Amino acid sequence: MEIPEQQWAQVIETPRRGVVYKQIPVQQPGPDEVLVNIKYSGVCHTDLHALTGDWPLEEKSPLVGGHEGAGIVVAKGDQVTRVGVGDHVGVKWLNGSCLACEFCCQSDEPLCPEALLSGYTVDGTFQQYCVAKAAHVSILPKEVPLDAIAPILCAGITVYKGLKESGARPGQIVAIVGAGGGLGCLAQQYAKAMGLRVIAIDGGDEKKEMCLKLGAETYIDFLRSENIVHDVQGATTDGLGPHAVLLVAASEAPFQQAASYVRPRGSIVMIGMPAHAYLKASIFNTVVRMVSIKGSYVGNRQDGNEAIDFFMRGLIQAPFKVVPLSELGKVYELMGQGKIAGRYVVKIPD
Ligand code: 8ID
Ligand code: ZN
Ligand code: ZN
Repeated sequence: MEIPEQQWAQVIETPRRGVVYKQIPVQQPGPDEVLVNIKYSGVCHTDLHALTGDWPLEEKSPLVGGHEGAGIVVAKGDQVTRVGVGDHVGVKWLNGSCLACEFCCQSDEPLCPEALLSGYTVDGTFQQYCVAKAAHVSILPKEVPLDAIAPILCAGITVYKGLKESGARPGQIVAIVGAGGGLGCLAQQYAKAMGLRVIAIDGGDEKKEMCLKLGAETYIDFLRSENIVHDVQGATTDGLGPHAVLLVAASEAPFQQAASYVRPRGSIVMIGMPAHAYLKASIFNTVVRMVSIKGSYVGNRQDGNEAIDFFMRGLIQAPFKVVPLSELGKVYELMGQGKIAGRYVVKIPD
């Protein structure tokens, strides 16, 4: 296959002015890297944070965003033996890490101080040809549809890891806050596949219908509820609240509410990262109810393999819509307004 010198990409330019659809040069892979011809990429709310620059983490500029990329290896560096040209792979948020620090050694590579982040500190998957470290790409079986698998590569892995971090066991109840969004939809599917019962919390009837279809036992509309704490606890048979809360919303308010409705001994897992937000919880109640509050950040390579395996076994069927890469700007607009039920996936031009 001939690799062109120029390619189509969505670029966040310097200074920022939205995304610009334009031609840019194709990069060459380094010795430990692969060049991936991206076919589809999911659009994560993190990409919108990168576009607005509202996180306290410096990003590359100009930048090609995107970190849920599924495609085909078209070139590789001399040191790469793990994957070959023609293999189907996924490019994730964690584009690369040093593989040698304390965190990498204990399979916490998202915590690596030298981690490279796709679509944030290095160019990502909203382009036809993306460079990634060979050690970190996810190998995808060839029968996997590249559009449906794309959202698994960040959203799926992240919520699967978060559910594991929650410590919730089969039969227990998890409240998913932001359940109608990209991460939330997948969280409901993974939770069900892991034997958990789901309370879905989000806003509007479109998301309600979708959540109930995905298997949530209860849907609570945060736009209509007059007392979220009361409603969430009331959705559990004994009124004591859910055993775990997975916070995947992109706004601060629900983070403050969770500690009031989680079950004693329960856990709150923060995954959403609303800009400029802080967490406030009553110390007294957290202590005497023995509540755990923690953060969870994407997943390691094995979490990725496991999340893909759930998908391969047909357990994960979250809704997604496909639009051409040229329409990425419209997706960001809808996302900013909270109007996306499920995930958008962009089709990268051939
Ligand atoms: O590794 C991580 N921790 C990680 C990985 C991937 C994404 C973190 N994230 C972060 C993103 O950066 C973003 O901050 O998770 C957040 C959610 O990402 P997403 O699922 O891609 O966003 P979305 O599709 O826009 O969904 C967000 C949902 O939250 C709902 C919205 O209605 C939407 O459906 N929501 C909001 I905003 N406020 C809510 C509230 N008060 C709420 N739902 C319930 N109650
Ligand atoms: Zn993401
Ligand atoms: Zn490291």
